[in-house]
Amino acid sequence: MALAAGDTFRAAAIDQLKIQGERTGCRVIAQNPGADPGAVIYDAIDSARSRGESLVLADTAGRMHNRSNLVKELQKIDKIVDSRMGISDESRRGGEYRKILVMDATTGQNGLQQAEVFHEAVNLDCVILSKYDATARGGLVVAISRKLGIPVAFVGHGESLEDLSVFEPETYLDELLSTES
Ligand SMILES: Nc1nc2c(ncn2[C@@H]2O[C@H](COP(=O)(O)OP(=O)(O)OP(=O)(O)O)[C@@H](O)[C@H]2O)c(=O)[nH]1
Ligand SMILES: [Mg+2]
Repeated sequence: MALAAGDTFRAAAIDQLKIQGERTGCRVIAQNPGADPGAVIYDAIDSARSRGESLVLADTAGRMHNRSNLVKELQKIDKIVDSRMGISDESRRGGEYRKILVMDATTGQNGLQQAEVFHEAVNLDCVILSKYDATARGGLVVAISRKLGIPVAFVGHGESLEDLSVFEPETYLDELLSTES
């Protein structure tokens, strides 16, 4: 597995990803701060292919949903990955491509609105709810599934690597009902 440092906007993001790469034993593909994120991810896919690596996890910069130029940039990255993966061309189809939105659970309803904009722009596959430990807004999970029709795949409940868990709907419902009764 390889990590692609597609957040070239926040300079420290590249160094942070390199640290995560060391911690997890993943190769990190990075360019300099300010580089075109689409180009970084394009190169990462090609280099992973040539080395026979089966998974590329690409980080992208956090962005405001109401800044249309930033949302357009995300659409551009999406198109580049689509074409590199041969998504629209069956004969070149060489793998799967998943788009994951990492949402801060403490943003509440505004977060849902952000998710809607991103979903409309690039058609998300699933959501990771981070900082789930820091919020009592459990209803957001229901709102995401209802409004966007996409699953919550993982929840974050702390700052270390082990604090990311697969989202278990049954446990979640038990907890939600017991805290609200
Ligand atoms: N308590 C808690 N802290 C978290 C969780 N997930 C991330 N954090 C912390 O939140 C801070 C921001 O995390 P990042 O991963 O840099 O967030 P990001 O969304 O990538 O931010 P940008 O790249 O700036 O958009 C870090 O200090 C993380 O350790 C979580 O599930 N719970
Ligand atoms: Mg980030």
